[in-house]
Amino acid sequence: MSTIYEFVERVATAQSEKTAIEKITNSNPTLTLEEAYEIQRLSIEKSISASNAFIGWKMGLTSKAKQLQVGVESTIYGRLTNNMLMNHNEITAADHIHPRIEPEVAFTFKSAIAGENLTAYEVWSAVEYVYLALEVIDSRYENFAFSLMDVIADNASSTKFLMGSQPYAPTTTDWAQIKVDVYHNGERKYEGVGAAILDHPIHSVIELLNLLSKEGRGIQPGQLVLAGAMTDAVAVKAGDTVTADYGVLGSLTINVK
Ligand code: OOG
Ligand code: MG
Repeated sequence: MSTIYEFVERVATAQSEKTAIEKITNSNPTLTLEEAYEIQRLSIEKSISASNAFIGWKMGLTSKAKQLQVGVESTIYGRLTNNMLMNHNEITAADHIHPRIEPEVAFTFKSAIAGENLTAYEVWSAVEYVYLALEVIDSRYENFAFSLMDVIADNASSTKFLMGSQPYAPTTTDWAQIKVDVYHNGERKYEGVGAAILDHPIHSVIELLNLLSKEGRGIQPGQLVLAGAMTDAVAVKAGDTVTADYGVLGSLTINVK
């Protein structure tokens, strides 16, 4: 049976070299939730350097569409670092294994917040801005197939994300009512609403804090949180374009070369 540290090596190498690996639960089917998050923490810590700081958290599988797409029915969290944040709207297919793109919103935080079963009001009081976002996910597992413990260990398939340039005040709109149309090479592929994320995107942060508080963690000022995709993710290849159109709030595009 492999140790946690062997899995950390395996996952971290797959992430940095962009190579697909066998599911880690194949060699350890009894891996626990705590062990899976520990593999996530230690493998991401290996990537932290002077130029790659920890910048926040992402929630995953917060919508039914996403849970059905990957066959895992629990919400999970992952860790975001500087080098995942895109500073232009292009990715290179060859730098990925089997990338997918999905529409999200992101929250930034002006004050620290932690605790279990907080109210939406308590969470909003710590939020600075809301941004439109596109996430690029790229599971390190063969065929993009995994169980709950595998995907947690692989940092919830995180690879890159793009944030809109416009910061929105929390009171700009009812974030449960926002609509998004996702276009793949100009063709409308999916549509979603803010309420697809646990009835309201702010609930994703409440759920993140529930998960983090079990480990004595929370959100720090200056950190950001991706709330999870509102629709299925679009599988992309070189030459593709994905646009998420959020109506009056704006749109985001990623080109794949
Ligand atoms: C897991 C990550 C899910 C989301 O927004 O639901 C996620 C996956 O689909 O590979 O990022
Ligand atoms: Mg996502």
